[in-house]
Amino acid sequence: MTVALLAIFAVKVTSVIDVTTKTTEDDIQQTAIDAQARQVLRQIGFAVMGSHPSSLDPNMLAPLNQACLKYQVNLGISDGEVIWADPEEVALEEGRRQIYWSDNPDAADERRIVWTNLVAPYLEGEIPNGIDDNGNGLIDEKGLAFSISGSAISMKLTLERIKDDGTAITSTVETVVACRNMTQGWGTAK
Ligand SMILES: [Ca+2]
Ligand SMILES: [Ca+2]
Repeated sequence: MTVALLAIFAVKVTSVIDVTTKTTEDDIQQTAIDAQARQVLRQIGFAVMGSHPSSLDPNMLAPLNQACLKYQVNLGISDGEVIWADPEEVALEEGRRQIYWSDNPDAADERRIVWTNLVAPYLEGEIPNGIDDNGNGLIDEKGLAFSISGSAISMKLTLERIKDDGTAITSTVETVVACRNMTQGWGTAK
């Protein structure tokens, strides 16, 4: 009798430890993916906030949105002329679930840097059906979604890590940044 009770007790203790360990692992993974999502969003924000609003391509009002954004940063004025940096792009490479930053996109000397490999196919709560499932004003938006209103660039991002048991750990972040280069009379990007 005592032996049987002890055995049951031991099984219960073991399963409690299993659950605790699993929860701790999940917490660690969640913290890690949350940190990466914030970091990538910050990188995108810093990249695009120096751009000129007229250089943004495409220039899309919600509910239209796009998983890539081309922009140009103006470096200043020399002899009355605006000096533009090379065109840059931040985009989702869908097949690879990557976000990359590109200097001189589509050019022979294009440089690309991958900022994350964990982008979800669609933003959290969204499925491709022509409807705004997650109620954020965008329809069928991808795991990276830009929409633009004037000089304000809205960006949303969902990262997703699929665990061994097939379930996913996700993190969704969003922010709005304003283009700083608003000086009157400056030329537009070529
Ligand atoms: Ca939506
Ligand atoms: Ca949808």
